Parts: sequence; structure tokens; C-alpha cells
Amino acid sequence: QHDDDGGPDPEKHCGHGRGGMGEEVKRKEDKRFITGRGNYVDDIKKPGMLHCEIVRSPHAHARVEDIDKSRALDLDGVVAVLTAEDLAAHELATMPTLMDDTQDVLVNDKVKFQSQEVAAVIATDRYVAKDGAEKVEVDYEVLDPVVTAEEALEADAPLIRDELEDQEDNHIFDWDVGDKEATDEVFEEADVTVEEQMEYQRLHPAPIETCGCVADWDPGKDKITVHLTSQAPHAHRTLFSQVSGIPEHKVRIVSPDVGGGFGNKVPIYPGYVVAAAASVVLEQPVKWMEERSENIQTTGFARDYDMTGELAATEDGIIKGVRTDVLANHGAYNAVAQPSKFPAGFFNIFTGSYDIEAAYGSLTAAFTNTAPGGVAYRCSFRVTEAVYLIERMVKVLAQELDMDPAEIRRKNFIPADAFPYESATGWNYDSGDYEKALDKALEMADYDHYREEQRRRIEEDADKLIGIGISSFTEVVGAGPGKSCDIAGIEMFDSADIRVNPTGNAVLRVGVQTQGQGHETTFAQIVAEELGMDVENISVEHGDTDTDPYGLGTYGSRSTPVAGAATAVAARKVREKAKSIAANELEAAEEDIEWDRESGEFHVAGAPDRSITITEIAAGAYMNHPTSEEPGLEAVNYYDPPEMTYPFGSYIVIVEVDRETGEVDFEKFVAVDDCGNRINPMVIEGQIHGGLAQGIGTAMMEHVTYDENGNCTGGDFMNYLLPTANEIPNFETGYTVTPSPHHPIGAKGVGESPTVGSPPAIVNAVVDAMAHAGTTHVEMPMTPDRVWEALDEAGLAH
Ligand code: MCN
Ligand code: CUN
Repeated sequence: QHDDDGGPDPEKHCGHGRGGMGEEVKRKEDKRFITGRGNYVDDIKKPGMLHCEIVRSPHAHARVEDIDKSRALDLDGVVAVLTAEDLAAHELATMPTLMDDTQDVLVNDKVKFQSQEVAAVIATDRYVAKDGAEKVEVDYEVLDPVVTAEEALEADAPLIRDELEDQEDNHIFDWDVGDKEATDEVFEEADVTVEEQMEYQRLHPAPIETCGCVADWDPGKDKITVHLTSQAPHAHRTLFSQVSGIPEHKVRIVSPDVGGGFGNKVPIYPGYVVAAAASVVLEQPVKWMEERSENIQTTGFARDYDMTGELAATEDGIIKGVRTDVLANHGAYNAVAQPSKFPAGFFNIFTGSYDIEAAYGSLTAAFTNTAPGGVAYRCSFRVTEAVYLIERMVKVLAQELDMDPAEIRRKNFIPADAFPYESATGWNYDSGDYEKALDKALEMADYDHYREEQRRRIEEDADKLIGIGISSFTEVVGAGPGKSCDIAGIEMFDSADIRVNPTGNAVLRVGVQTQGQGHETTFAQIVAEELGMDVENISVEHGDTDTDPYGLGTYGSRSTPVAGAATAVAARKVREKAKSIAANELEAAEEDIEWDRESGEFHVAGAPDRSITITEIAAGAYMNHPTSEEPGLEAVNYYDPPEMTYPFGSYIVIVEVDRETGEVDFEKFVAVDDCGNRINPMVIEGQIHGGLAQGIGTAMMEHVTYDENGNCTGGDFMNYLLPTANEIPNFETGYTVTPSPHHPIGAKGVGESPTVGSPPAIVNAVVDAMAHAGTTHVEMPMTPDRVWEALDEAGLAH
């Protein structure tokens, strides 16, 4: 990891005109995306390809009495109808989840959530498959459903997981963190304590492209190739091999272009297993592709945390302790996609950006008759929930103490000189300067002006109230290190493999998998920076387990922190070898060869005119290699990060709340982010814009709802509302740069920051508009009717 010139300089990196660090290189991948030449799973068509359609349960909780395939099989074009019994013959009736639970691939006995997979129809085309699915007759004995975690834990609640031997109720696990006694003591002695109950509702990542696959068993090679909507192709290959018994080198997973993942494409789904099993049995390619409602109703949901937050503070606003208790709805299976040693994900970073003496958190998770999932949707493994909790609570405390919410944050921030900082719940923050980001945001938001305007509106009893919300969040992204973070036992490192060709261009292969984040551009920029090559001369490949180095994939904003680091280290290895070739070409001693980051050239110390470019070196590596070295110019790095990275930011949202309709209008939306050294500011800006839109969706409209029978009433785009351009205001973005001290190029992740950081800012703003009348909380999504109710309760409705 050592770099002789200290690495890129955050103050002056400008890419040196070659598209290196800090340059706004236009995204290479966009040419094919905007000209309709992307290649997604559903674009893949193979000769003889069959189609798979899943028969789903209309009931949330029901015993399957009988399945009659005959009418479906009578249909022209239907090739097979599969049930759990058929899969059992191949030992594929169940599959492991990422959290050590076992999920039915097709229902073995009892349906546990609405739209669960009951049978599968394989047919020659998709329409026939769909018709066939409608003709499969299933007799159900309908059982009482359990929809909420609260109901699930009641003594007389029906037992959902009756197939598990030691399971006597719907309780999954208890988890706690921190020092309970010390925290209780702080609370007893505190001048002031506040408490608030808040729900982080169930959401769905809802990427544009739903989940799907094309499985293709080659009986000639005994090898299966699966084109898969996967954020983690290598990990999926290992699991695929373990589940199917097909040796890993005979399994090839290809993740082609992915039309958005947002965490939805981390878990393994029954449809993948069914399609693969069908392909092996029928010896023909089989495609399975979800419809929108199948996607929202059955695959990896997000959040669903019922949280109580408490803060203890002195009367002048110094926070002494934080306490939280959570009730988590995990759905019918514990299928959370997160590092296995963290049952509540990284929720335990709930002390946030503040230097808090004592902290304690506890959580109970329950099974319910709803779809499984839990970690997805730009969440950094539940940092979303943690940030929401602490940033909401700080606002509640500020109101209790009648203090300015900016001032109270300033008083409690971990000071810039206290890094590296160990938090009360055991996190090691690498670097930060929270006050600087907040100051910048306050200035950009014209904070004082809007406080003034807010007062004026109240005095004039105006129809529209002003609310100002702040969130000064800290993220934790970039899992590993491998010793503490693993997925199904596989340590969370990542990888890069660089091969420089004789003509001076290069191919970089990485173990992560872009879903829209722009890796084909930004990872090329890292190589451009570290090798002095032009970014145009580097192509990036990923998503093919036959050719790419093993990596754990893209989620938890880990690509830059982990695979980005691997890329920089691999490039520096290439640079080292390049020096010996330069020495040979320039007829100098290797120790005398220096590399100049600015020009990107290698030269003899003290004689800058005796220089050579990487292109000339590449030629030398293949056409005139030094006898002391192997020919060729390439390097591989597997990077196990020593620590995670802690990006942060301050968001300020100014809203107008209509006292007649409860409608909320965004007046101003300011986002200041710090993700350390920036590779491509334009890509970062795009990430922030998209994530803020999703934060607005979260705070204002998105919710996967169920009725009391367990019917998913928020399971399509008529009922699961996503924001469109109409609901999104103009964002004003700013940044500060606090490099990560342990990352080779000083970069931190950023992909999830805006979605993690913005919901509390938005809720704080709406609450702030009514704070003078005593309102302390409004639940998300803050639909006009909910806001109006809050106004009415506070006596503010017009
Ligand atoms: N970047 C940069 N400089 C930095 C940090 C990041 O230029 N200091 C760039 C990166 O090089 C990369 C992008 O910003 O091109 C995001 O990088 P990073 O923060 O490392 O996050 P990942 O690439 O690992 O992306 C994952 C993250 C997650 S977990 C979700 S969920 C999410 C998100 O990205 N899903 C997305 N953003 C998404 N954006 C799109 N378009 N589609 C998704 O599915
Ligand atoms: Cu939590 S969603 Mo992203 O980590 O793939």
C-alpha cells in the first residue's frame, strides 16, 4: 500500500488532464445506455430457451393441501410443472439464506407470506408459461396470518415457522450492544431526558430492472452458465455451487448490465434456483424474469424497524447518553443480506456524529407472514435506521431545551482533532470534520434568513409555515475487514487485476459489480491516476466469474473503499515493475528511476529529460523485457481493508407546510458531503442526486403496506409511490474533503450517503414547522393526510 510520493493530493489533484483523480470524466458506459445498446438479463436470448413463470400463493399463511398440474400440462407449449416434490428429488427443496436460515425454494408444506413461490411452470414462451401458471390448481387450508412484529410476539400468536424443530414462537433473536449499566446511570443522573417512538417503515429498493436470470446447463461440459441480476457474482457462484452440488469451477455466473440494484440484488431468490434446476433437468436454457409486483411483493425489502429512542443530556445541551430499543420485522425467513456477525447490521453506529459517553441498544427480531428481507435500499446495512434515530432524537432534544438544532449539534460533534475516534459502541471512525461540513451547509442554506422568515410566518399566522431540518450524519462503509465481516463465511475483501497490453492500453478486472454507479469510468480513473495512462486507454471488466478475480461484490458502498483500494495497490505494483523496465530502456539503475505523478512519466533522477512513458514501457515489457524480470506487465491485488471508511455530511432542508392541505413543498435542499478524496465529482454528484430523490421518496411517499390478512396492499407502482421529477426540488450540493487515512487514495464510499442522511433532515424540517406548537414527531411517509393530522393535533390546521 506504500506509495512513494504520498498518493494523490486532495488540494491539487486535477487528473493531470489524463482523466485521473478529481476529473469530471464523462461516463464511458453511458454511450451504450443512452443509445439503447445496454445488455441486461432480459435481453439475453438463447436458442431453445424456455421460460419460467412462478405460481404464487394468494394467501399469506396457508397449508398447501394439493397441487394439480394436469390442466397446465395439457396446455400446448408447457414443458414442465415443478413443485417442491420435484425439487426434493434433486435435493433442492430448500436453500440457505444469507443469515443461516433455510427458505423453501417452492413451498414444501406451508405458505408463509403472500405471493410466496408455490410451483413453477416451464414453457416455450413467456405467455404460455403465464397461462400455464394460471391453470395450476392449488388447494389451500387458509391459516390466521401474523402481519406485524408486535402481533407476532403476542403469546397466542399462530406459530409461523412450525417446520423448525426448536421454534416455539415467532421470536428470532435478541441482540444488544453497549454498556447497559453505565447508560442507565447516565440517564438517572441527567438534567434532561427525552424519548420518542418512531417507525422506519418497510420500503422496497424497486430498481427499474426487476430480478431475473437465464440458466444454461451445458451437458457437453457439465457446466452451468447463469446470467444473473447480481450485485455479487462471485459470492453467488460459491453459494450456487454449495446449494446445487455442481463443482464451483463448473459454475459460471455472469452479471451483465444491471438496471439498478440498490441492495435488491444481493440475496439469492427461489426463481434463480428453480430456473437453474429446470435447465439441468431439461438440458435447455431457462429464463426467469420477475414482474414489477413480484419484485416488490417478494424480494428483499428494506427497513421495517420500530424504534424507541432516548437521549440524556445536561441542561446546556451536552448529550451524555443514548438508548434505543427496536422491534424488527424480518418477514417469514431470516434472509437479511449483511455481514453475518452483525445480526442488526451496522445499526449499532447509532451514536452518529456525536461524542457520547454512554450508549446502549437492544433489539428483538420476529418472524411475520410477510416477505423476507431487511437490508437493502441504499442502507449501508441499516445505518439508515441508526442515522434516522440519532438525527431525529437530536432534534427532539433541541426542542425540549429550546436550543437551535445547529447549535446543539456543534456542541456535541466529535471534534476534528479527536480522530481516529472510538465510539461508545465500538466503532473506529477514521477521520472527520463535522463542524466544517455543517458550517458550509448553513451558509449555503442561508440559515439565518430562513429562521427569520419562519418567525415572521408564525407571527403573521400565515397559511404556509416554514420548517428547517438538519441532519449531520456519519456513515460507515467499506466492509471488511475480513476478520469481522463475512458473507456466508467468505471474508469481505475485494480485488483488482490489471493487465497492460503491448500497445500501452490496459484492462482492469474487478471483483465488484456496477449497477449504475459508473465503475467503468471511475475505476479506470484510479488506474489513469496511478499509472499515468490516459483514462480512454483503460477498460474495466466485471461481473464474469470465469475471468474476473474473486470479490465480494457491490453493496454497502464498499466498491471504492475496498475494490478501489485494490485497484490503486495493483496499479502501484504495475508501476514498480514498470520502473525496472524503464531502467532497462533508459540504461540506468532501477533505484534511480523516479515516477512523476504530474506528467505520468518515468525519468532518471536528476535528469528529467531522460524520460519514458507508460506506453513505451508497455512495449518494452513485451518486446525488450529485462532479463531479470518476467515478460509482461500486470498485477493483481486482493485487498482486505484494515478498517472501514466513515463518510459524512450535513444536509439542510427547508420546507413550506400548507396548513390547509398538509402538503409539503421543498423551498431549499442543501447537501454537503464528504467522501474523502473524490475520484469523479460528476459521478459523485449523480450519486447524491439519485440518493436524495430516494430519501425524499422514503420520507414522503414510499411504504410497503399490508392489510390485516397479510395482503400486500403496497405491492405495485399504483400503491408503492416512487418520486418522479415533479416531486424532486433543485438540489444544491457542496463538499468538503477529509481523506481517509488508511485508504491508498484517501477515498471513502459515497453511494448510500444521501439516502442514509436525508430522511431525518426532511422529517426534522416538517416537525420544525410545527415545533412551536409542541409537535415532536411525524411518521414517514409524511403524506399530506398525515401532515394535516399532525397540524390539526397541534392546533395549527387551517
Ligand atoms: N466515487 C468517487 N469518489 C469517491 C467515492 C465514490 O468518485 N470518493 C464514485 C465511485 O467510483 C463509484 C460511485 O461514486 O463510481 C459510487 O461509489 P461507492 O460509494 O464506492 O459505492 P459502490 O460503487 O459500492 O455502490 C454501491 C452503492 C449502494 S450500496 C447502493 S444500494 C446504490 C448506490 O451505490 N445502488 C445504486 N448507488 C446506486 N446508483 C445507481 N445508479 N444504481 C444503483 O443500484
Ligand atoms: Cu443496503 S443497499 Mo446497497 O448496500 O446494495
